[in-house]
Amino acid sequence: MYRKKVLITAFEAFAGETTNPALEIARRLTSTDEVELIILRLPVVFDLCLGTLSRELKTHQPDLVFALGQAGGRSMLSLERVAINVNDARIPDNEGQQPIDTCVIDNAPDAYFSKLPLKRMLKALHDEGIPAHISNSAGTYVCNHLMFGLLHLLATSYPEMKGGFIHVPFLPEQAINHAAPSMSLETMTRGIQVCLHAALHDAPDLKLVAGVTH
Ligand code: PCA
Repeated sequence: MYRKKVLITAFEAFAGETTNPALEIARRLTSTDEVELIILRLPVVFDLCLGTLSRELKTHQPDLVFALGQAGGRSMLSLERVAINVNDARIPDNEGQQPIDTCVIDNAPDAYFSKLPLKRMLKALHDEGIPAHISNSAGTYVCNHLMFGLLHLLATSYPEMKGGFIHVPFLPEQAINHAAPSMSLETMTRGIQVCLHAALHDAPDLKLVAGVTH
């Protein structure tokens, strides 16, 4: 049987945090008989993260790419629908760069849509009782930058590959310092496993009303 290859990318800690829930989740995911997982830790650095991703895509040629990042303040898993061709950094990245109103990639389209079956994933999460929504903005920081770069690579070089981005809330130990919502590592990890299973399904996406979207 063909064992599908999945690349999971997860960002390192940033903005003074000592951990990134995305990385903690990725560390807990394991390959199975059906799926070979490749885990890639990415720097929270404009351009550098895209160069690393591009190299790894070429090396591994995965069937599916799940990019994960932290969205502190959000209360649910956020299945990102769209990435825009804008860098507008509220804070410097981990190398001190702070681009304001620049393009992620010059002469590329204004936006790309996720190539993941978002509604199928959302339904699977809700069926498992895991809070999740479809998000219509991945922001304008490094996560949007990575999602845009990923989708540009898929559109221009890897038409068969599926991929997209999921934002996750703070862990409880982080939320204490921010008076913000959080989700347990166990629930988030299960959520990403549920999403993976749904995304590996070959049928077209479901047509459903998303319910909560922002
Ligand atoms: N979240 C940030 C960048 C890295 C991460 O995990 C973002 O949402 O842009």
